[in-house]
Amino acid sequence: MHLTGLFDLSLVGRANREALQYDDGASVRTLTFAALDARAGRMAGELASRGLSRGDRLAVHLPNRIEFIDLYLACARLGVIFVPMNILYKERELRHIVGDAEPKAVVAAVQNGATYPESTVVWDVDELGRAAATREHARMIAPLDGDAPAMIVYTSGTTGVAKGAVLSHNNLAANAITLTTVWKISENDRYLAMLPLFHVHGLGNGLHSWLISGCRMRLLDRFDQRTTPRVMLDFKPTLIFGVPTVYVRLLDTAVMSDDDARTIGDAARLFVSGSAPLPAHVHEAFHRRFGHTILERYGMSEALMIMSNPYEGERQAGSVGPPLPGVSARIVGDEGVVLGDDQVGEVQICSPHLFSGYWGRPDATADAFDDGWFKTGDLGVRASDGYYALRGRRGDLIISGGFNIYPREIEELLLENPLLREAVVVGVSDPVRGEVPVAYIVADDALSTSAIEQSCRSQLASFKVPRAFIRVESLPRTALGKIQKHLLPPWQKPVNS
Ligand code: MLC
Repeated sequence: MHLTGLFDLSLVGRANREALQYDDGASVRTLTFAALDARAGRMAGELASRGLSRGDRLAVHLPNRIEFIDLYLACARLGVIFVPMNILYKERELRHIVGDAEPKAVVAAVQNGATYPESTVVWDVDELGRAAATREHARMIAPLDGDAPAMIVYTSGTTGVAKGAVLSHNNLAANAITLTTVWKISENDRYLAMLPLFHVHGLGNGLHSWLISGCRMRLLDRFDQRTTPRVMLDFKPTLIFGVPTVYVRLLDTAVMSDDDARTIGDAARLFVSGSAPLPAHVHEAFHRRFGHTILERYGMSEALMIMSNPYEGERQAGSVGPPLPGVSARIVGDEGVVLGDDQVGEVQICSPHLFSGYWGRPDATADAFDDGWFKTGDLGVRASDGYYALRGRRGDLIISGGFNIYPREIEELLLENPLLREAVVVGVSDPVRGEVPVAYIVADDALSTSAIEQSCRSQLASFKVPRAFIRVESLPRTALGKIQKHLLPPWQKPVNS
């Protein structure tokens, strides 16, 4: 199904209802679904006039703001494939995505000062918004079937090169219809959108569930521990999607008093956590302070949501629950044997939300599947009650604050420095962000670690910059030359950093 048909349940069917509150920099504004519909129609007209049509790609490098939503709705209408890019990415990271997806243009806030590869057509979001506002509202809806690509989401891989997971209209529709049903999301909800819209958590789950259910959404540019608690007290959300770092921050008594936590908890209906493991102690502390059992679920960019603890029924700490409706899962051992309960192996899935493949990468797509089952790369175990628990990754993925980091990408950058002979990046556990990256390097004495840190800062998203660069004489290796990460000297985070 064309996603527009689902969005119209609210954009047309609930036209006069309050849809969205957002801060335009001067004040908090409120839009109805009809107003949102008109904005999307005008933006679609503007994009079409700039030559965009079905199958073209449009890359968007924006923080959360109203134009992000206008652009997403407009692209869906025109059949233009939306390519969201992490706002924290620097030129090196952007160059690869732009080179791979070959978008007709990148929409960005030009005053943000990001640099894009030469030859990239960059449209300033403010200028684009002003141009769209002068157009007539026309409902231009390109005919397409549900298997048409709606979005390409870039996720790094063990190779260090980001691959674009192609998600169809059907993938996104099936995912959101499932979530609205199993999490009982309705037009009575008040959803606080504070996660970045450029990832599937905020976009695939948040934005779509809002548009399909017709609930009210408060859009924040980001979660900020200094300001978000105030918004929570004013807006009184019933529905909150967060990553574990958000819940750890909210538990900090310097961020929120016990009374405020209770007030927010009393108004809320459901707190969901995903994108990284939620520590059991956070689960328990949150229940004590907010009076809610966080519902933990499991998903990934390629598959959208995969498993979820139940809305009704036991939400187990340390578990991601059973597979969602329509999702089949199996646990596979090293020799490709399907394992029984209580045995740890790779989680493999089939699902109506599963992507069709990586953009322009038949080789990587073939590697990602086993006889039609998607190899998630996550290790997991199923208990006899049908609940799954995750037990780490097959690969080296580090998750920091809910953002994925592939060590190989950082190692490749480090090794571009001729004074550096060897480098390995590992994830070190961190009480707030879950994990942080730390680099171990074998380098000439002439190399200054502050210079190498500076080089990382200028070329990598901030969450990928190693928190420490530790010099070692050599990297511990097996007889076959494989680095033994567990034998590296431990790193202690300095106090107050
Ligand atoms: C983080 N930073 C941002 C930012 N988020 N900057 C601009 N916009 C944003 N949205 C940067 C800060 O500048 C800072 O950089 C560093 O990140 C840490 O920020 P902080 O202020 O200390 O924030 P903190 O309280 O730690 O919270 C971070 C966070 C952020 C929780 C707000 O990590 C976040 O939004 N994470 C969500 C990630 C997400 O949505 N993942 C979903 C992936 S989809 P510096 O330079 O000071 O270090 C997926 C599938 C699935 O995984 O299952 O969902």
